Amino acid sequence: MTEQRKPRVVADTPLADTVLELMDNRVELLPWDVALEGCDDPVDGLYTYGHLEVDGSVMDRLSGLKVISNFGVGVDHINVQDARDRGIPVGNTPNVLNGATADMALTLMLASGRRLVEGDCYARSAEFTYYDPGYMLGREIHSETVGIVGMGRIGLEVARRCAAFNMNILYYNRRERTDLPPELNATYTSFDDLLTESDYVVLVCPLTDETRGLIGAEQLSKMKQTAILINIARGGVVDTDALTNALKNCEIYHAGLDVTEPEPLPRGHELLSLSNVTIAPHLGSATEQTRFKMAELSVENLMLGLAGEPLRTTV
Ligand code: 8YV
Repeated sequence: MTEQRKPRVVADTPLADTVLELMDNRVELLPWDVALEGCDDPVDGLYTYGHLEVDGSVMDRLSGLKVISNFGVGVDHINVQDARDRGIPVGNTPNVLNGATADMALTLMLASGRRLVEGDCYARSAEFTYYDPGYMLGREIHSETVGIVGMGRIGLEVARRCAAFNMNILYYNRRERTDLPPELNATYTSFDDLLTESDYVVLVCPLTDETRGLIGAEQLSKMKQTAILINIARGGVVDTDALTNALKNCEIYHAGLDVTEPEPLPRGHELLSLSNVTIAPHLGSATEQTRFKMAELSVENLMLGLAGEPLRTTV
């Protein structure tokens, strides 16, 4: 009897050990070059761990492709329509990362408002020779107004946390949500009203054709001079040059960014030289617990797709 071959899966390695352990040698892993150059033998699956671009041309180079499984909820790097046209299911990892990503929004709000990174640098420096009650005054978080752009699953978790800080919650979404917990007291506003009234503008929307460059010079000019912009969505939602200018000219108070466009920013980029911006290297879901759950779900989706079964979570 001939031994059945293992499913062949192209992945953008290096994969985390957890992912490899969960795959448990059940697949033959092929390098990303195969996605770029194609190969004569069939490829059964594509596992996207980072954010490398996958479009129809990649899919067409992988003959026999049955499934694309993405480690992460955002799939702006995958052309989902191309996959749909080819009947290839695309799995992602929603829900399991809502809490961690919302925690990151609050982390950036607190760090930005209270100037934590600047304070940390100062506390470590030789300049810190005496305590001065007048230095490094920041902006309050509690009781302030937050404007959440994108009231999806993560947006809702951000709202819950802001409610615990007794914040006044505004949100902008493609449509008003009638199912929000009433205790959040969240008010649906126009995008313009959200920009002008919020002390914290928090971007939690997916990157799509509609949201690319959503925050540009005009939108930044509508924000309060004391306002803080938080981006835990995708860098492309914000026009990087416009943000750099606004921060340089103190048109807004601070920006807290978990994501940038490009990512990473080139060394020497002007944004990196400004003290009124706090930047994290895309850590939204980066906790041991959440990344484990993402690994479990994305590997499960991969294996289900390879077996021709419906995925647990699809885009
Ligand atoms: C992931 C993310 O860690 O899920 C997403 O959309 O942005 C991150 O939380 C990332 O996609 C994995 O590369």
